Amino acid sequence: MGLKEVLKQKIDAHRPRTTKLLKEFGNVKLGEYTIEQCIGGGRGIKSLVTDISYLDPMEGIRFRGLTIDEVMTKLPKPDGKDYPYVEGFWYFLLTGDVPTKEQALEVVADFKSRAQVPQYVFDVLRAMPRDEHPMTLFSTAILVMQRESKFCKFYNAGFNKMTAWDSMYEDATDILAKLPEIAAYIYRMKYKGDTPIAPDYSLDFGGNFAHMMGIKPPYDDVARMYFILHSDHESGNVSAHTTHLVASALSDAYLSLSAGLNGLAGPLHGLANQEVLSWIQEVYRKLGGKVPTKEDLVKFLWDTLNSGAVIPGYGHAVLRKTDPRYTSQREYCLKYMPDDELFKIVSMIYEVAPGILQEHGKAKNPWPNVDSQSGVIQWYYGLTEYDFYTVLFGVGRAFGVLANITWDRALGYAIERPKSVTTAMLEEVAGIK
Ligand code: NMX
Ligand code: MLT
Repeated sequence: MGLKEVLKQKIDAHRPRTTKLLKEFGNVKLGEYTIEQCIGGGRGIKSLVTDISYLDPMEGIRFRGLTIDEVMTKLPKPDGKDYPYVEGFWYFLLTGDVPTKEQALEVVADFKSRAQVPQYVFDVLRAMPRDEHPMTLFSTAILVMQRESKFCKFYNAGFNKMTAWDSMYEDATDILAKLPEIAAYIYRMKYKGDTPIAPDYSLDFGGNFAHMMGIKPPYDDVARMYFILHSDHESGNVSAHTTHLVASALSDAYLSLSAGLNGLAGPLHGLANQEVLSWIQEVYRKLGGKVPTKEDLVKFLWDTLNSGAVIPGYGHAVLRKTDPRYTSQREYCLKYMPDDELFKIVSMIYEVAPGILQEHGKAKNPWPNVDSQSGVIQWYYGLTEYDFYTVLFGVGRAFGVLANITWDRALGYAIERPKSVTTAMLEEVAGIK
C-alpha cells in the first residue's frame, strides 16, 4: 500500500477520536490562565492540537513518539549513509509508521515525479534584487507557485470538508519535492556567481540537495540530518503556528507555508542560527582571530548582555534543558570535526554561557537551543554565507508544518480565532481602580 492509502486509513481511524472528544467531552477544562500569559505571548496556554511531534520541557522533542536518536536509528537510510532518507521521514511524520526501505523508496520516486520547478519561479527570483535576504527569496518562490495549488482548485470546484486533506496532501508533496532545487538555486545564484547546478534525479532529497549546492559528501548526510532535526517542534512555535493559522482560513499550502517561513525569518526564531554565527565570528575577530581564553569569552558574553542584546542560540520558550537537537549536532561535531576552531568556541560558550545567564537572572532557560550548533557544521563544509542558514532551517521546517496542515484538513480543525480583550478589561479583572 502506498503512502497516500496508508494515510487515508490513518485518517479514517483517527477521525472518531476527535469527534468523540469534541461532542462528548468538549466542556472538560484543560487549565486556567493568567494575565501574564495573556500579555506574555500565550506561554503555556494549551490551545493547539498536533500528533506530529510533542515537546517535553525537560526531554525535548519527540517526533511521532520517537526521540531523535530513535528516529536516526530506526528509519531506513540510503546505502552506506549514516542518516535516514528525508522522504522516509515524511512518510513517518504523516503516518506515525516507520517505513520499510521499499516504502521510503516509493516516496523518493514520488518526489522525483513532482520535482520540476516551473521556469517562472526562476524568472521571479532573477528579477528580484540580488541583495534581498535569501529567506525573502525563498518565501517568494513558494508564494509565486500558488497558482499551481490543487487545494485551491478543489475549493473552487466545490469544497468538501471530508476529502479536503487529499488536495492539501498533494500540494504539500508537490512543494516539498521542489524545495531542494529552489533553495540550492537561490544559494548558487546569490553567492556562487550565478552558477546553478542542474538536479541529479538519481539522488535522494539530501543527496540531490548537496549535489545542487556543489558540496561533496558527507554534506549529503549533513543535509539529511539537518532537515530531519529542524522539521517540527510541536505547534506553538512561530513558523508552525503561523502556517497552521493561515491554513485554518482554508488558505492553501503555498500561502500558508510562505507565511510560516516569514515568521521563521525573525531573529528570535529561525534567524537565530545566522545570528549565532555572526556573533561567534565577532568573538573570533575581536579576540584576535583565535580561540579565545575562557576569561575573554566570559567578558564578551557579559558585554553582549550589558549592551541589551540576547545571547543568540540560548534560551527557549518551552525547553528548560539543553535542546536534544543541540546535543545531536554536538555529537556529530565531536565525531567528525572535534578540532574545528569554531566548534571549540561553541563548546566553550556551552561551558560558560548557562552560568552567566543564570547569574544575569532573566532567561528562564539558560541552556542552548538548536541554533547554537547548526551554523558551525555548515561553516565547516564550506557554507560560510550565514544569512543562508535560515533557508536550510526552512526546508526542514516545511516537512513538519506541511504534515500538520494536511492533518488539520483531515480532522476538520476550525478557523483559528482566539478572543482579545482591552487593557482596561484586564485592569478591571485585576481589580485596579
Ligand atoms: N540572552 C539574554 N536574555 C535572554 C535570553 C538570552 N539568550 N533568553 C531570554 N532572555 C531574556 C528575555 O529577553 C526576557 O527579557 P525581558 O524580560 O527583558 O523581556 C527574559 O529573559 C525572559 O525571557 P524567557 O521567558 O526566558 O524567554 P521567552 O520565552 O520570552 O523567549 C527566546 C524565548 C528563544 C525568544 C529567547 O530565549 C531568546 O531571545 N533567545 C535568543 C534567540 C534564540 O536563540 N532564538 C532561537 C529560538 C529557537 N529557534 O530555533 O527558533
Ligand atoms: C523551533 O524549532 O521552532 C524553536 O525551537 C522555537 C520553538 O519551539 O518555540
